[in-house]
Amino acid sequence: MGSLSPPEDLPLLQYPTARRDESVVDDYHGVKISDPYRWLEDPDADKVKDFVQKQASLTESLFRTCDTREKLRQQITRLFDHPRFDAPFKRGNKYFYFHNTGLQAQNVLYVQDSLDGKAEVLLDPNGLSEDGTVALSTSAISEDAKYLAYGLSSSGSDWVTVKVMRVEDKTVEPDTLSWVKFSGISWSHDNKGFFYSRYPAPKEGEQIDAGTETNANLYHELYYHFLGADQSQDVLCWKDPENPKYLFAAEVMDDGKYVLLYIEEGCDPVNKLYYCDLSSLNNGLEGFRERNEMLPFTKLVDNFEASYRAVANDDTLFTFLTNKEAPKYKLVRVDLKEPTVWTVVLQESEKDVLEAAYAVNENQILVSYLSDVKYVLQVRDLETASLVHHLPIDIGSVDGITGRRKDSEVFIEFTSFLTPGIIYQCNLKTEVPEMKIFQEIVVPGFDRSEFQVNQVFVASKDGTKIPMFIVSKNNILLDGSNPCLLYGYGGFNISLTPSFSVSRIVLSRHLGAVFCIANIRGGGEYGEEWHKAGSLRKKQNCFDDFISAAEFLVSAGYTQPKKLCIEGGSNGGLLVAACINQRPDLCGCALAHVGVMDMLRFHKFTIGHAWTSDYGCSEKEEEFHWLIKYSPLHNVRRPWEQMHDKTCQYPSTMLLTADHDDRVVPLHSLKLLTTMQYILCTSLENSPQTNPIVGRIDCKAGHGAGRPTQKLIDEAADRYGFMAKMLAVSWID
Ligand code: X97
Repeated sequence: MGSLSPPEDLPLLQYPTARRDESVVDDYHGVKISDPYRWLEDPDADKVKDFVQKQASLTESLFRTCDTREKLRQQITRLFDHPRFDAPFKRGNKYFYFHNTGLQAQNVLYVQDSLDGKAEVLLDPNGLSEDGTVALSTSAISEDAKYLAYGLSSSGSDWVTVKVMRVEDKTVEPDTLSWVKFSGISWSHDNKGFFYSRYPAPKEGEQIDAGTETNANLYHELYYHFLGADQSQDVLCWKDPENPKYLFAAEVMDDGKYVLLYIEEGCDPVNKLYYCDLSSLNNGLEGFRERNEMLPFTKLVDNFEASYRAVANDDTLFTFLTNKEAPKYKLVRVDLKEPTVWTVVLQESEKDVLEAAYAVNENQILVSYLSDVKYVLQVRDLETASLVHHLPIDIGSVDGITGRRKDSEVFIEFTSFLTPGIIYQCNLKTEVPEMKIFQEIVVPGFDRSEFQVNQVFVASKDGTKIPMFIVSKNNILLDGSNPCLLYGYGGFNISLTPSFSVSRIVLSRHLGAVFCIANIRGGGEYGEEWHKAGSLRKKQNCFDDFISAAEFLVSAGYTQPKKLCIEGGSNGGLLVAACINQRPDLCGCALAHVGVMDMLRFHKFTIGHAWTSDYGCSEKEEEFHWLIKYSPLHNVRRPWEQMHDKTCQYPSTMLLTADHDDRVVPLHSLKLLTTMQYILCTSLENSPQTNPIVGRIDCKAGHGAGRPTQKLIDEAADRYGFMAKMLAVSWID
């Protein structure tokens, strides 16, 4: 393969100098590993802030030379400017839904008395900050629909502050719950309060800009908050000081009688499961206000062998979705009175993953399967799981389903590559339920008939077939001339299913780009086996799959290496960075967002310890040897010295991160950026590495959730403007 050189008119970048501290050397099981940029791990240090500032202005100067950037911004803004709706949900006698008029920074929560009645704004997060950086991260309406408990996050951080509003007159109550993280909100059916989870408050004196700190999140606790009370009065329902990494979540069942406690030790789909009968408590939860006691939970599952998610219960008879001895998931039933007897209700399918099950219409369940990465929807009988109806949907994703056992009507959110969104209304009381279009999201100026979607199955290095979606303009020529964007994730049992993206439509139409999603191993596309086949000692399979997908796109004539851009975020940022280390000749451009880049130290920061379920941990000798082989930070090499081609260099690379990313802390990207710039560029004169290696470090932004629309648009314009310039692609009007 030939070398990939940057556009002729690109100025050679002057990277900021960064001090290398050669004295920082760790000993991992007898192997010495230096970490010269350890100093970049302190986000509060002035030298770090100064360095970040220099990188940001260098990147901004490069962006200014990207001639398609402003046009991208304009077109993406134009296409974003359309009304969007989420599925309505019913609580009490009212309906609630989220809506965005188009360019509003955050979605607004509406309430109405009937589906065709007048809707009123209940909560508009846009009024909570000037720049839209305060986002609603979770919310829950009480059973009587009198109260809304809602969580706010600032600047993209995972930290949440929970507040309470009266639905009737929209007044905000004084209740304020701090240091909430990785929490749901679940109301008790007496409407007196709700369960939530939190971490201990930072010690006094540790005044922090929440979300910029990097210390480990340990000692999660489950609380019950009484409406009107001060947070200090909340009942501590569960904690486990012996297991500081555990996470807890409570779920009050539809009957209001049972509350389930889910105990997680990380990100694997496995959990312990305890329950408590609230009706059996002397004096209810109130009784615990004075006592210094946790709730008396009974252990139903007390090991981490499998995942259990409640689907429904009829008194003591519980139905769960589980992967116990069923990597593609099944439904099982247990009577709490006979906790050792578990029966299978719906068997594991041979090829499709049972992705979710929702109890609706009294005694029915809506089940969704993933079948070769496409959703299949069915109505089944809750008791026997026998098939009642098949609900026809197009190739695409079911984003959400609202409706409960007391509702005969459900709302189904559907999206796909060429479908911005359809909300179906389905009345399950009718003989043959009709998928009635309740609302369709229309993007003015977008005509789906201009595009085509194709799914191919690519053989990876070991022969495993990897599904890949390819979206392009109709009738493109397979002559290798098209710019192409390949996206992947490959981890944590997370599946990449078809969804609509304004910015990718703009890329396709105005840059002639082909857009692809590779459903590589590590994800949940084919169940837990697919996940395990791309984790721990088998993590390399993810990179092999992604590389094979890229090579397919070249050999099939979709593109050529210098027109190919690879992109991924978070675990997918790691994917992109590992792939350019292993195959710098693979592509012309790489975009790695909020990636995990230091595989030897990730477990030390914020919630990183939860990822050892996919990655392992450098503190264990065997696992250290898995990690050091692909850790992006530790595998940057000069390709011109490694490969037989003296001119081979890294693709133009952009590492993206943000100052309030407390999921994957920015130090990962900062250390890798500096290492790449040093090894490839600044440590030698006239380096063959002329493709830029830059960082985009956003401010008042985090891992991605809750990002205001303007930030989404600006970032898309920056990264695809960079991509277009680096791949030498010009604008098509
Ligand atoms: C996380 O890091 C989430 C961290 C907190 N967390 C768990 N378990 C979750 C949770 O450790 O929120 C969970 C939720 C969804 C999916 C997986 C785990 C949990 C907590 C309480 C009750 C139930 C579940 N995640 C990964 C991430 O952000 C992937 C998805 C969630 N990463 C960033 C992985 C590497 C880079």
